[in-house]
Amino acid sequence: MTSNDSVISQILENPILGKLVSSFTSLPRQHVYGMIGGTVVFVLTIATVIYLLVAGGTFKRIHEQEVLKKVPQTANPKAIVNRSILLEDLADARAKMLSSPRTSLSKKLMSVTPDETVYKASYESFVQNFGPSSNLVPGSPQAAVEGYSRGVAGQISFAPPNDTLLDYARSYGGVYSSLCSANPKSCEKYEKLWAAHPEALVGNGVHILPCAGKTKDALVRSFIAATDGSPWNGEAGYDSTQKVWAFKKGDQSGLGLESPLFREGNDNATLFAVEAKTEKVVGLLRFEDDSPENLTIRLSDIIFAPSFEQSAHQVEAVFLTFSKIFALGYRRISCSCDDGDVEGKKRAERLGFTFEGTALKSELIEVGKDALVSRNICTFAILNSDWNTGGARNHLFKKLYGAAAFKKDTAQKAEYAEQDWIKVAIKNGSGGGGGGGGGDESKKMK
Ligand SMILES: *[C@@H]1O[C@H](CO)[C@@H](O)[C@H](O)[C@H]1NC(C)=O
Ligand SMILES: *[C@@H]1O[C@H](CO)[C@@H](O)[C@H](O)[C@H]1NC(C)=O
Ligand SMILES: *[C@@H]1O[C@H](CO)[C@@H](O)[C@H](O)[C@H]1NC(C)=O
Ligand SMILES: *[C@@H]1O[C@H](CO)[C@@H](O)[C@H](O)[C@H]1NC(C)=O
Ligand SMILES: CC(=O)N[C@H]1CO[C@H](CO)[C@@H](O)[C@@H]1O
Repeated sequence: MTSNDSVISQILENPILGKLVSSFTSLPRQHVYGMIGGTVVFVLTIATVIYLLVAGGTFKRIHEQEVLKKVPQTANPKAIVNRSILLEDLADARAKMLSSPRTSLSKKLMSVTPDETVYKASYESFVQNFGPSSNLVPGSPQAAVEGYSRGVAGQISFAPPNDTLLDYARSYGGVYSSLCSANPKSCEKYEKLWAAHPEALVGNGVHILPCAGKTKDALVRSFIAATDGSPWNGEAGYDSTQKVWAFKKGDQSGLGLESPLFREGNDNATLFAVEAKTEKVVGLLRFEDDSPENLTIRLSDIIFAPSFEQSAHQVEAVFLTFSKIFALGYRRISCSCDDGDVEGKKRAERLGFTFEGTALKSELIEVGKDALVSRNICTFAILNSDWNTGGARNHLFKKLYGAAAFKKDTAQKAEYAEQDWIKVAIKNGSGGGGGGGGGDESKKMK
C-alpha cells in the first residue's frame, strides 16, 4: 500500500494539479455546483443513449448485418401474412384485369372508343374549369375542349376508374388537347388520325399503334423498311446485322410477317412507334409475360431504326406506353439484355430502368453445328414507385413537353380533381364500359 500512497502524494504534489485544484476551489460556490450539475446531466444523457441503443437491439442488428452479413429473415413460412397489405386500388385493378373475359394486352394498352357519358363529363369539366373559349383555334373553336374530352374518355377503359387512372387520363387529355389546338393545321391532322386510328396512343413526335387490324401488314412492312439496313428516310444504308439485330433474337427483317416479333397473344403484344411527321414506323416495343396476377409485365424488345435510337421519339414511345401500364395498376416493368450488349444496357438506364443484377450462365445459344456459346443476362426494372413518387414520369414529361407544359399539367390535374365531373359520371355507373377497344365500334364522339 505504501507504493500507492506515494503515487497519490506525488500526484497531489504536482504543481499543475495544485494550480487546477486551487483555481477550482477559489471559484464561487454557485459556479462549482453548476459545473457538477452539468457533468452529471452530461453523463446521464450519454448513459441513457447507450442504454437505449443496447436495449433497442441496434447494436445486435449492426452486429448481425455488418459482422455476420445476415439480413433479418425468418424461416416461418407463415410470416408472409405479416407483410403490409397492398393498396386497395391496386387490388381493385388486379381484380378487374383478372375478371373474365380477359382483355388482351394490346386492347388494354391502347385507347378505347370513348364512352358517351365519360366524354360528356370530360367536356363539362373542361368548360367548367377553363371556360368554353379557352385556347380558341380559328376555324375550329371547339378543338381544345373536344380534344380534351376525347383524350380523357379514350383512356378510361375497362380498368377501375380510380385516381391513378383518372390522373393519367386527365394528363393525357391535357397534352392531346394542346396538340389538337395548336393551329388550324394540327386540328385537321389529329382529326384525321382519330378517324383512321381511334385506338392510337397519341404523342407529339410519335403515336403508338398496335400490330393488329387492317393496317398490320403495312405497319410491319414499314418497320422492316426502317430496320433492314437499306437506304431509308433520306439516309444511306447500313449493316443491320450489327446496328439493329446484334443481341436480338436474330435478324427478323428477312422473316417478314412470319417473325414471332409480330405475333400477338393474350399476354403479349407488339406496339409500333409511328413518326407523326412522316407517318413512317420508326421502331417497336414488344411486351411479353403480361401478368395481371402479379401486376408485372416485361418489355421484351425495343427495336428502333439506328437514326431514331437515341431520339426523343423513342423516349416518347416509352413514356406513352409506360404511363398507360402504370395507370392500369402494374407495379413492375422489367427488361433484360445480354451482358455484352453495351448499347442495350445504356438504353435501359437512359429510359429510367434500374439495374438489378446479372444472371451468369443463364442461356446457351447455338452458333453453328454442335457449337454452343454461353450467355449472361442482365436484368433491369422500373417500378410504379420509381415512376410516380420517384419522379421518373415527371422527368420524362418535362423533357418531352417542356417545363411550361409540366406546370400546366400539374395545375390542370389539381383543378379537375377539385370538381370532378368525370368521377361523378363514372360513379353513376356508366363509365368504364368501353372495354372493346377502338377501331371496331362505329360510334364516334364528335
Ligand atoms: C405477425 O406479427 C405478430 C406481431 O409481431 C406476431 O405475434 C405473429 O406471430 C406474426 N405472425 C407470423 C405468422 O409470423
Ligand atoms: C403470347 O401469348 C400467348 C397466350 O395468349 C402464349 O401462348 C404465347 O406463348 C405467348 N408468346 C410468347 C412469345 O410469350
Ligand atoms: C405470377 O403469379 C402466378 C400465379 O398467380 C404465377 O404462376 C407466376 O409464376 C407469377 N409470376 C410471373 C412472373 O408471372
Ligand atoms: C349522377 O346521378 C345523380 C342522381 O342519381 C344526378 O343528379 C347527377 O346529375 C348524375 N351526374 C352525372 C354527371 O350524370
Ligand atoms: C372512382 C374511384 O375512385 N374508384 C376507386 C379507386 O381506388 C380507390 C382506392 O381503393 C377506391 O376507394 C375508389 O373507389
